[in-house]
Amino acid sequence: MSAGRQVRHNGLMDDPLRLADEVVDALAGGRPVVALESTIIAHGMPHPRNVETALTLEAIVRSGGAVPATVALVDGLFRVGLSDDELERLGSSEQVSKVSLRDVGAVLASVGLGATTVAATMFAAHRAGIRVFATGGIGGVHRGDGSDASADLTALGRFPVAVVCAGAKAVLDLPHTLEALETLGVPVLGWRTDAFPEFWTRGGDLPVSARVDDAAHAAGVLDAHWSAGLTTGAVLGVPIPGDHEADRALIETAITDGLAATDAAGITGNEVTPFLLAHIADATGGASLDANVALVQENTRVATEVAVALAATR
Ligand code: PSU
Ligand code: MN
Repeated sequence: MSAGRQVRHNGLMDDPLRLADEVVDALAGGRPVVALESTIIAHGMPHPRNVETALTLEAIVRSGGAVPATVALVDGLFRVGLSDDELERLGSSEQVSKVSLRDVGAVLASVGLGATTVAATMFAAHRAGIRVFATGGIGGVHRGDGSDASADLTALGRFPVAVVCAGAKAVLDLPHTLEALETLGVPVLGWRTDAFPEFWTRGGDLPVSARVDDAAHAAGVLDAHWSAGLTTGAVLGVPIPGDHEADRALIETAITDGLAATDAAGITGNEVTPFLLAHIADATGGASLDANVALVQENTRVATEVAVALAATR
């Protein structure tokens, strides 16, 4: 990887996108790569569980025969593929910005550390030429305030990347989130399920737009979607492994209390999701954190299989 950014003669900076060497090699050889996000590391889980999880996810991708590419903003560069030391830095530093699409320029210019959300990670993956991305859950339309809608939806409508996730958290307004995805033309695929997964639970109330039963099937649908010329992303919803599924009533109570606490503390905007997550982790005595780790590992396994299958179709 080449070192820092150069100032060009016209005063503009060079493209800050930097791919790790092994990511460049894999893409050039048509081998599978799986993108991973960093907000889940910096803002979604406590230290040191976050760094352990990030390293485990990379190991899962490798053992499945693909190359991991964790995305973050580091020292003024938009990085695709991080070292273990950089993962540790992201997971342990106090000052890590949460970077969605609108924040990219400001955080790059500040030369600070930035953890990318689903939206900003999709953008980087698309620019790098990576088709598959694994995470915990996507952002969406918040309950109560329908005008608080995640830029993850915008990115899904714009960048042709498959986001493998446990659906979206029940902290959101899931029916409106699915309506927004439909309006944006984003397929919502269910991994061996007809129901949209609801993160801590397997779901059951809301339908996906199509079911896929294995990685070759998923890759076939994605390849057909993009080969037809559609330019949108896709959601591949993977239900949480059954032995980690949370009790629905318990989660619902924690969410209701969490939303009230969010209001009471005057938390708004992009701080809502991390605040709610921390509250729910506390309220469930850490069970929600264990579930979160388990599901993101499962999503990463599935994403790797799909990336391998997709690379085989090319
Ligand atoms: N869902 C999780 N954990 C997370 C997030 C979502 O289970 O950490 C993060 C993701 O990075 C997602 C972001 O992209 O929250 C959405 O935030 P917002 O609603 O502010 O766009
Ligand atoms: Mn928001």
